[in-house]
Order: sequence, then structure tokens, then C-alpha cells
Amino acid sequence: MKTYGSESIRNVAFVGHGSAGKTTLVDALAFISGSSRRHGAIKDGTTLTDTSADEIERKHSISLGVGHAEWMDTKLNLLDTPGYLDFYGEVASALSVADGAVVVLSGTSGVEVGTEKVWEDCDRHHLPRIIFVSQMDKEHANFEKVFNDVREHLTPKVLPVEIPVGDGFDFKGIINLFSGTCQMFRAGSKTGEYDEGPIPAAYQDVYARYSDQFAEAVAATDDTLIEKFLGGEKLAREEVVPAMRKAILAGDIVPLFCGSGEHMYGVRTLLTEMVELLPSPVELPKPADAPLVGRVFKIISEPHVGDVSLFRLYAGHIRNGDEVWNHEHSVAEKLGHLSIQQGKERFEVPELFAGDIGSVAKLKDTHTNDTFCRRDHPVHLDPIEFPVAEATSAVVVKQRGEEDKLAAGLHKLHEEDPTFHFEYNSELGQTLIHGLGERHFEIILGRLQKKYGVHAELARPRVAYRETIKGMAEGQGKHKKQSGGRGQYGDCWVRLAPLARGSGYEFIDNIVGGVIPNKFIPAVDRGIQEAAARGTLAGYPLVDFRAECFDGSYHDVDSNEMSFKMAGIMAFRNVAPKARPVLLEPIMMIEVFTPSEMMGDVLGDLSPRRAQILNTEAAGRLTKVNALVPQAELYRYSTTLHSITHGRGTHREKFHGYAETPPDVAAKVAAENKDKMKHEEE
Ligand SMILES: Nc1nc2c(ncn2[C@@H]2O[C@H](COP(=O)(O)OP(=O)(O)OP(=O)(O)O)[C@@H](O)[C@H]2O)c(=O)[nH]1
Ligand SMILES: [Mg+2]
Repeated sequence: MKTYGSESIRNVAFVGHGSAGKTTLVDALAFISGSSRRHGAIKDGTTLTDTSADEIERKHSISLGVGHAEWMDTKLNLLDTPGYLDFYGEVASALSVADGAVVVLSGTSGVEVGTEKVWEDCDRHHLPRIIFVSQMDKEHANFEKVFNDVREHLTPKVLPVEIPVGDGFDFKGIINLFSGTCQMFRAGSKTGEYDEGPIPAAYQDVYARYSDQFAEAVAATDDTLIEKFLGGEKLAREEVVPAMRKAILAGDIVPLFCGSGEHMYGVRTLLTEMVELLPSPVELPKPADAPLVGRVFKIISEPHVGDVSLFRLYAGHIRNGDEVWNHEHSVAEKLGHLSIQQGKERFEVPELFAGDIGSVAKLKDTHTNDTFCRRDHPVHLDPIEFPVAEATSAVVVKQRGEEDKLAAGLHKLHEEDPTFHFEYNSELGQTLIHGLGERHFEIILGRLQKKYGVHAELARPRVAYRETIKGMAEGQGKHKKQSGGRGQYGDCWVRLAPLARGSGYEFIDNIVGGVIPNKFIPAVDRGIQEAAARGTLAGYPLVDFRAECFDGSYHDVDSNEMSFKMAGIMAFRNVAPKARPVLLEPIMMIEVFTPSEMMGDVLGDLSPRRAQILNTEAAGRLTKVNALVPQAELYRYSTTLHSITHGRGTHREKFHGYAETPPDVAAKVAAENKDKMKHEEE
């Protein structure tokens, strides 16, 4: 492999809705360029970038795949991203290192939810873009419709550079407005070969319409060109390309190309245009001013290799085996086996220049989002913003004794995937996982099994209920035992009263005249707290109440701390049921973002979840619903929301506080916990 300086590098992310044809296109680009020897196909599980068993089996991308194509003395780093939103973390990684994007649309489906989402993120990153309408060969492909879709839903700045000759089964060729020529595909060609010729007679009108529009839009970006254009002169390709390149970089034009990844039509042109129209790393602002800056944007853990870190070099030049400094973790790292990726293959290289993307194996303490630099010039780049994990589930092992392995496996998976988190919740006695959705969890469980030998499944998270009292009551707790030698004696009178929500617990010592000796009173307090922790209704901690100890008696010989603690416990158990106990449940404050036309459905779904709708407000193109919803009703909410809104809705939740449950819910929870309560009585 040649070495490529910074000007000869293009980092391009392939983004778009699921099944638009990204992986097929990336495979075709690498193959046509000659950089990849095999022409792969999704149906055979042989593409360059869908290489994991999960991807091959499910026939869609799950992880970011990195390949490259050498074309016109330029190295194109191709970043193939998954379209499903459950794997959007991979898109975030790719966008953070890309200098440009190819937004892939399917000629049959046009702009979809995933396209809109990633388009907005490209906007945020100010990424220069090319649109490629693939699958033009597929039945019902419709170029005009897709073009109008783009204009309406993505950007009015879209400018077709290519138009198809025929749609769907009639797709026979591509007219190029740059050159004013037409590529007619050779029947039976496996590698998208074509004959270049004049515009077919039947397409003269269409051509005239599109090329006028094209020339005008390009001319408008440049003073000399506009003069020529207005003077009726024809613009030459040599002057159009640089003008267009500038306009794309400024975000003033988004060129649109078309073809078929599967049949490799339009793929050569796309290779050329990525080189000609997208910026090299030197044309973009540097993220930091230092002699050496690199950042790990993804870690892949491989069975026999260990951790492989994918990184982008932003400044400086590195050689295989160089030592770099990780400022975050204060550790020197050796860049061993410096390589470039071609799908799952890695080729060792002697050196890499600023702007390039590479991989290294076995870093000691460098994680996704860590910057590396020179020790005497420490830098830290702004972190990649990963999507928030809005889905939660509990996870349980199928075989007892695998709990430790579970934690270790989850930890590794979190290191690989920053959108996945987990925690052990000791109150619930459950391991909770947080991620982007059900599909994400499925993949996590599969990896746990395949990579770490842990058999686990999803479970409903338990709810951390609480209890409290609504009334005042008082009564006695007397513990007296006479068994042979020394006896036990403790006796207290306790009054319980409710406190405001969130106040916790208060103990008042109102003993007068030493009817209980001072030294035993803390034991009464402890007894009450211990009993309260086990509740009175359903076995959940009873909170927000005051206990006042106002009377009692003791025995000179038999009384001790233990006996008074027992008396405290008994007093609580005696009095709490008389103080109108109720069950409290955690309430979440949720923000739901939904397209307005689906608002009715979203609200309709929230109401049986016992939601209290606070208000709705506009949030960009979406509507935001603010509501309070019991946590118990939010299990798998993100999945339901996705299905109601066809993948367009998202939500965030935050703990709000505890509120009393309706009596029927309390009764149900109490019934479920009856066994537990009995057990604890013993
Ligand atoms: N007819 C036709 N089919 C295509 C073309 N490109 C892709 N396909 C098929 O469409 C399906 C999806 O293609 P992929 O390349 O996996 O699409 P993707 O955008 O990578 O999908 P995700 O990874 O799920 O986001 C596969 O069955 C492909 O064989 C094309 O140009 N023409
Ligand atoms: Mg794919």
C-alpha cells in the first residue's frame, strides 16, 4: 500500500436509514477501486463491512465497519454505519471522524425516519454531504419522487448531478450533468461497465431541464461563473468542479447522484466525485493545536487479538511502534501493529499521516473517546456525544453461579459500546442494563453468550416501592421472656405520625421520669427503624414518619438493649397497621418527543399508563409532551414509543419523586409480596 499524505485522504461516513443500501455500496466502492478483491453480497453474508456473525445472520449492520478504496491517488476511508437507531452510537463514532458523508437513500423508499435523524446530526457536525440514491434498479424505484422527497424533507439545496435513464426494471443508464454525457450499462456486466455516449433522444427534454437548473445553481456560487452563465456561455467541467467543491464545503450545495450498489452502476463516478468534491482533512478546521493529536473512536474486542482500537489522527505523523501519551489516564501507550482496516482484515503499515484512520492492538489503558498526544503537549478533544441510553431492562443469568461472569462480560461490552451501561441495584437485587432499545439488548445478550459464555436473559426490572402512613396511631410493644436463668424485658409505648413527603424519619424521645432508662432509648429507635425498613403493607421500606416514644417500663435485672430493640420492633408492627399505611411508587418525569401528527396516539398510549400530562410544547420539528408517569408503567416504553411513532419518537426520563399508589395497585403489589412478608415474620 502506498503512503498517503493528508491532502490525499478522504474520510467519508456512509449514513442513512436501515436497508438503504450502504453496506452494499461500500462493498462495491472498495471492489471497483481494486482495493478489495471480493465482490460481496448481503444475501451471501460476504460484504466487506458486515462481518460479525450477528450481522451476517440478521442481514443488517450492527457495528461501524471501516474499509478503504484507493482511487485517483487518493485514499478513501469508508465508514459504513448501521441504519437502525438501536445502533446509533456507531453513527456518532463515524460522524466524529468523518470529513464528509454520503447519505444513501433507496430509490424505492426515499427519505425515511433514519435519514432525517442522521441528516440533522450531519448538520450539527457541519459535514459536507453527497446524496446517493441507490437501488435505482429495484422495482418501483422512482427518481423524481426521491428527489422531491429530499427537497421537501432534507434540504432545498439539493442539486442533481446525475439523472437515471429509466427507473426500476427499466433502469438502463445514467446521464451526467458535469460531462453532458450518458453512461449506458452493458447488459450482463458484473462490474457496472458502461458505454459512454450522447444523451438519448427521449431524454433531451429532461436533460435540458435538469442541466439548466444545474448550471444556474453552480454559477450562482461564483462571480466569474455567473457572468459567463448570464452571457450564455457553457461552463466547463474544470471550472464547475472547484466551484462546486467550495459550495459543498460551505453547505450551499448538496449534490445528488444515483445508481445501484448491487449492480455497481454509478459506483465509479461516486468514487471520482468523493475525491473531487469532498474535502481532505487539511481543508477543515483543526480540533486542537498541537504537534500530535489522535483519538480513539471505537474499540472492537476480538477473540484472539484482544482489544483493537480504531483511531483517527488529527495532527502529526506516527510510525508503527511509536509511543504516545494518553493524558486522561496519564499513561504512555505503544502503537503496536499499526494498521489500516479493510473490513475485518487489517494490514500493518509503517506510518500514518494526519487525517488518516488506523487501528492498533492492545493498548493498556486507552478507551473510546480518549485523546492521545505528545507528553509535552497534552491535549484533550471534546468528547464524542453518544446517544442517551433511554431503554432499561433487568438481566438475569439462566444458570446459577454465573453472576460474576455476567458482571465481567457486561463490563467488557460497555467498554466496546459507550451507549451501553449496566449497574447492580442492591435495593432491587437486580442487575439493570441501559441501552438504546430492545434490538440493542438482544445483540448484547448474544455477545455475552458468544464471547463470554454467559447465558442470560432479560427480565422486568423490579420497582422500588415505599410505604408510608397517613394517620396517627399509638400503641405498645412489649418483649418479655422468662426462660430459665436471666430473662428479657423491654416495654415501650410509641406514637407514629406522618411527615411530609421526602422528610424521611424522625424519632422523638418523650420519656419522662426515667420509665425507660436513657441508655435503652436508642435501642427502641433502632428497633423501630429496623421494622420500618421491612414495611407493614407489602414489605417495602416505610418512610416519611415520626415515631415518638412516650411511655414504657423496665426491669432492673432482665432489661437490656436487645430487649428494648425487640420492644421497638413490636411497637412498630403493632401501631403501623393502625396508622393508615399506604403504598408509594416512584414517579418519573418524562419528556416525549414526537411528530405532531402522532401526538394523539402518544397521549392515548400514556393515559392507561396512569400518566399525568403536564403540558405539550413545540420542540423544533417535533412536539414535546411533559408528563409524570409511574415507573412501574414505563417498562419497554421506548419500544412502544418507537412503534407508535414509526421510529421517530424518543423520550427521556428522570426520577421525580414518590406518590401514593391507587388502592388497587397497592392491593396487587401487597398480594404479590405476601409470601415475602410471611417469610420475614418468622
Ligand atoms: N436491487 C438492489 N438491491 C439492493 C441494492 N443495494 C442494496 N440492496 C439490497 O437491499 C438490502 C439492504 O442492503 P444493505 O446494503 O444491507 O443496506 P444498509 O443500508 O447497509 O442497511 P443497514 O445496515 O441495516 O442500515 C440487501 O438485501 C441488499 O442486497 C441495489 O442497489 N439494488
Ligand atoms: Mg449496512
